[in-house]
Amino acid sequence: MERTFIAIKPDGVQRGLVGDVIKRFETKGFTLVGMKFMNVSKELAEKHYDVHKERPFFSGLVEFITSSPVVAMVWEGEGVVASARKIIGATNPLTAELGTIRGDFGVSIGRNLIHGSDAIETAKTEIALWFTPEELVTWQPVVNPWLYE
Ligand code: IDP
Ligand code: MG
Repeated sequence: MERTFIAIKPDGVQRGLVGDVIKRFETKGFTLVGMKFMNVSKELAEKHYDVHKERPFFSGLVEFITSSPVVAMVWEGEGVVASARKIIGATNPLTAELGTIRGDFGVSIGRNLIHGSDAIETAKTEIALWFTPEELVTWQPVVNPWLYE
């Protein structure tokens, strides 16, 4: 089953939006398979955002993501990678559609609340970077027959 890496960034935690964010993935029908509340090391932040290392916002982004705790999660379900990106919304919360997490809760690109893997391969890399295999819980929600035919 497909899995994706989701992180509620420091602004989402500080603004008390952890429950609201988790609820959107839960009520959609995705399955939580890993979750931890943690401070992010500079090393982890730099690896996670390695693809952006040449961008002007890189150092600010690393500073921000390490500034206060985050909620790191892995969610599972058919098509979860692309669907989670739709639930999250466009990178800039000001232009993100209403009904998305960023569209509903944010006003600036540097404080866009949440991270979600952008492709299946990226998700695999990010899950392996943030979680050990033992930290992931494989389980069968009893509602699955009511979610999938
Ligand atoms: P994504 O999170 O929607 O995948 P990316 O383009 O991968 O967006 O950028 C990663 C993160 O870097 C964004 O979520 C945002 O926090 C930050 N970021 C991207 N572009 C800018 C910018 O122009 N200024 C400040 N921060 C930015
Ligand atoms: Mg990205």
